[in-house]
Amino acid sequence: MTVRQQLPGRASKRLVRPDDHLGDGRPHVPAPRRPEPAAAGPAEPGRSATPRVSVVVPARNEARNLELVLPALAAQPSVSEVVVVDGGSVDGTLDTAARVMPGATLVTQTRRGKGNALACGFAAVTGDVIVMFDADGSADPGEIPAFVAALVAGADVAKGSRFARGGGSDDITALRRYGNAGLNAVANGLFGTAYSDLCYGYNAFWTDVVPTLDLPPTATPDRGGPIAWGDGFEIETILTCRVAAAGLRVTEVASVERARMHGETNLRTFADGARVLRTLAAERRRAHGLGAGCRGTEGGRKILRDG
Ligand SMILES: Nc1nc2c(ncn2[C@@H]2O[C@H](COP(=O)(O)OP(=O)(O)O)[C@@H](O)[C@H]2O)c(=O)[nH]1
Ligand SMILES: [Mg+2]
Repeated sequence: MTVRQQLPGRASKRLVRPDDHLGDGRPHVPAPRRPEPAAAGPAEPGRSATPRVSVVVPARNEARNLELVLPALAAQPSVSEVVVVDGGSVDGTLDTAARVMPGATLVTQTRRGKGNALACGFAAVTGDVIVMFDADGSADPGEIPAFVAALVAGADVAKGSRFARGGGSDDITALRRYGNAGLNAVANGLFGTAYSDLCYGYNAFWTDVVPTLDLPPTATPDRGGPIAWGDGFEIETILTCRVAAAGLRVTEVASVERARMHGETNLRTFADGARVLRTLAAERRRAHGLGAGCRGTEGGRKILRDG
C-alpha cells in the first residue's frame, strides 16, 4: 500500500446535534447489549465531541468525477482529511486527485476490489471518525454533518439509508432496488436487525471500530484469479453484519443517493448480488463461530427499531 501526501490538519467545527436526529421516527437500529448513552455525547470514553473527520474515497477510473467531488469535499468545513484510494485506474485518477486536492492523502490499494480499497483507506486515516464516500458523485458531501452528529450523539456506526424517511436514490435501478430489499430482509432475519438499506456505501463510524471489523489484511499481495473474499462489493454487507454481530450501536441516517456523474458502475448486479447472499451466509456462520450468536436478538426476541 502506497501512501502519499498528507492534508494539513484542519480544525473541525463543533457539530450541533440536529433537533430532528433522534425521536422523529427516523430508523434507529439499536444494539441490544450496549447501554444507551446517559446524555447527549459520544457513548465511549475517549471519543471527542468535536471529532476530526477523515473521508475515505475509493476510486477506480473516476478522474472526471473527482474533478468535482474533491472540491465539494474540500468545501465541507466538517472534513479534516480526505484519503483517495485508487485501484488499477487507467484514467489518471490519482494524478487528478493530486492536482485538484493537493493536500489529499493518496493511497494505492494492495489488491483488487472496493473492499480492499476501503480497508487500505481505513488503515491510512488519522482522524477520529471515518466517512466512506464514493467517488462517482453519488454521495452528497452536505450530508456528512448528519453522519457525524449521529456518532457524536452516541452511535458507534452511522449507517446511510436510501430507504429511511427522507432518503432516496436517483441512481438505483428497479432491479437493484428489489434485489437490495430481498437481501436486506435476509440480513435482518439472520441477524435480528432492522436495517433498511444493507448495500449502501455511504456510512460513517468511529475509527476505533476498525479493529472490530476484522477486515482482510491489506499487506497480503494479490494472488490473481477471482477477487479475494472481502475485497469486493460484499464489503458493505460484511461491515453491516460484523457491526451487528459485535453488538455495536447503529443509527441509520437518511441519505439521498444521486446519479453517478460520469462513467459506468463497476457493480455487476447478479454476480455481486449472489456474492452478497453468500456473504450473509458466511457472516452468520462467522458470528455463530465467534459465539456472538445473533446479537441482534435478546432472549430470542428480535430487537427492532427503538424497541
Ligand atoms: N479503488 C477502487 N475503487 C473501486 C473499485 N470498485 C469500485 N470502486 C469505487 O467504489 C465506488 C462505488 O462503485 P460503483 O462502481 O459506483 O458502484 P455502485 O455505486 O454500486 O454502482 C466508486 O467510487 C468506485 O470508483 C475498486 O476495485 N477499487
Ligand atoms: Mg456508484
